[in-house]
Amino acid sequence: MLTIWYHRDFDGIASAAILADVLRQKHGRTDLRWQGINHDRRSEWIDWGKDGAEFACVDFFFHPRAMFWFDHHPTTFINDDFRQQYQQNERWRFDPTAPSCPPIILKHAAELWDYKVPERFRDLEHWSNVIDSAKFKSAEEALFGDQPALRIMRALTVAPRPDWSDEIVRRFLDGSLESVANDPDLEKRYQRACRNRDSAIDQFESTIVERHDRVLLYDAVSDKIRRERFAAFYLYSGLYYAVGIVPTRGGLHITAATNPWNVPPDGRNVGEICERYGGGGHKAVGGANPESYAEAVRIAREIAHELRDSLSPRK
Ligand SMILES: [Mn+2]
Repeated sequence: MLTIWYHRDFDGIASAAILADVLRQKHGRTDLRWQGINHDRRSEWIDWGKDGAEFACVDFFFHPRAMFWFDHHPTTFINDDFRQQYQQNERWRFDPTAPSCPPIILKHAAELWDYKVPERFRDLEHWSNVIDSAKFKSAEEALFGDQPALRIMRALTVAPRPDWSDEIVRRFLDGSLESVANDPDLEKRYQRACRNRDSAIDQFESTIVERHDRVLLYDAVSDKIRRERFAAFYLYSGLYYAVGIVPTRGGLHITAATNPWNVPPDGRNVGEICERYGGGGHKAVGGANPESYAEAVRIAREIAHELRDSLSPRK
C-alpha cells in the first residue's frame, strides 16, 4: 500500500489525483490510497513513515523517507538536515517558482516517465495555478466567480468531514472539472458556501481590530461569524496587506496576505515573516499556528505592525 499525503487545499487535491494517475499508469501501482494533511502536523512530520509504511507526498513538506515527493512551497524544508538530504532525482522535485504543485508533477512525469498529460489535467493545472497564487482577475472573480474550478474551491470550504477531500481526489482522477462541479453533492455544498460568503462579507467590519490605510488586522475567531479569505481586499481595495486570526480544525491560525489586486511596491516576503513564528508560506501569503489565543493576538499584531512599518510614509 502506497499512501499519497497531500496538502488539503485545491492544488494539493489536484496534485494527489495527478500523481495517482501517473503512478497507476507509469509505475503500475494499483495499491494506492490518499489522505489530506495540513501544516498544523508539522511537529509530527519528522517521524513520518517511521513504521516503514510506503508513502508519497505532494504540495507539502519534504520528507527524506517519501518515495515520491513534489512541492513548490519555499518553506518546504522543516530543518537543515532535511534540506541537505534533498536533491532532485527521479522521484523528487522541488520548484519554488511554480505557481502551484500540479505543473511540477506533470512536467516531471512527461520528461522522465513519458507520461501523456490528459486534457482534464491541463485544465486542473491551469486552475490550480490561478487559485494557489491568487491570480484571480479581480476580488469579484475570487468571491463570485462561478467557473467549475471556482465552484469546487468554494465547496471545499464547507467540507462535511475532513476526509471529504479524499473523495474529491477520486473524482478528479477520472472526471473533468465540469463533471466534478456538476455533481449534486458538490452543488449542494457550493450553495451553502455561497451563503456563508455573503454572511462573511456582511460581518467582516465587526472583526476589524486595527485599520491602517494599507494594513488591516482582524480577529475572526468568534464562532458566531463567517470567514471569507478575500473579504478584506474586496471591501477595502486600497489595502496592501491583511493579517487575521482565524480558527481551523487544527487550532488557531494566523493568516497574513498581500493584496493580489493592489500589490505593494517593494512588498515584504510574508511567508518568511511567518516562518519566524514557526509558520511558513510564499512571498505573498503566509500563516502560523500559535499555541494560545493570547499568543495569536500578540503575533498577529506584531506581523501587522512589521508590515505597516515596512511601508514608507508616502506609500
Ligand atoms: Mn497547496
